[in-house]
Amino acid sequence: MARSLVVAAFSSTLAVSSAIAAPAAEATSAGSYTPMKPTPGIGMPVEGGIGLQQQYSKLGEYGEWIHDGVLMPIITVITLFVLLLLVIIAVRYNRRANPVASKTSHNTILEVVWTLVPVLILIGIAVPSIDLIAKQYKPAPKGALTIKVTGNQWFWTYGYPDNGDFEVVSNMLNLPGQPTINNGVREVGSQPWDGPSHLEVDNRMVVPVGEPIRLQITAADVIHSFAVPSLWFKLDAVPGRINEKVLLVEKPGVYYGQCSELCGAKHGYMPIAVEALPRPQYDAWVLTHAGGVIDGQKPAAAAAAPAAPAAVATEAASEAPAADSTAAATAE
Ligand SMILES: [Cu+2]
Repeated sequence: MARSLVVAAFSSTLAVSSAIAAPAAEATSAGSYTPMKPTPGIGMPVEGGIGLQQQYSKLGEYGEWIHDGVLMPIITVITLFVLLLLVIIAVRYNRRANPVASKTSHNTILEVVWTLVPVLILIGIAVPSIDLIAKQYKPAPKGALTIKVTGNQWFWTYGYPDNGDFEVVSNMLNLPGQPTINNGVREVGSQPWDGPSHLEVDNRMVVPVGEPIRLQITAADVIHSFAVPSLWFKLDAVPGRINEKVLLVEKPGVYYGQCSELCGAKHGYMPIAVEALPRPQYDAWVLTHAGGVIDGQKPAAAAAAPAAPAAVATEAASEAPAADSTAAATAE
């Protein structure tokens, strides 16, 4: 009985620490999650950058190819061609160089060409563009992990319905020497794994790497937009409606984004931090949350997963009625 009290007390401490889910969460009481240190320049904007951020998803690489490999060359050629025509006209057909203007008003061949060529260019652009749109909205495969993203004024919450339905509240870290933005949240730079200011949060959205994830996006108050440039992801978060899109991160890492729909006074202070971890580490992170369950397993099976506490928990369960341990937990 005494032992079951200890177990109950221990698990309630765990539950409380992860429920507060904030600055002190780095105390790895469950021993299984330390936030990843982001790599500078990856998954975040870079100083002086003018192109797209480096992409870490299949769709992103495809989109980047359409932008850099198809659209930009076509735009460049067209722009230079038009500039060349303008220069030729200005030099050769000005009043001094060409005092008697031509009276030509029709040229069938020329008109056919300047109609057909742009049509062909547009078709050439449309084929990969429509293909990309279709791929972007391909539904997630059956059995894909679902994560629910909710935009709030002015923070994000991430729900994990397949992992025991716990919720992570994600607030931007405060800025040293500046007025407090989020009460009770630590300052950026106070932990070794903190990323850039204005982008780092207290609790990141942790996802498994290399597998399609069904993101269901909604909002609790006004329209927000969930956008992570390096993962080629942007989808509006609309109250009363669920928007869905697949997220697939190719490489473990931390990827930052921001709310991308004007949503009120602190719109600029609700960043997004996605941390992609290999499956075993993701599962370990899940188990640090009260009620966290590895997806595809029943709650009981998941409880037995961590090797050591399993035996104790079973023993405790057989010794003490559930109501008793709950009472002990409450007392604690
Ligand atoms: Cu917003």
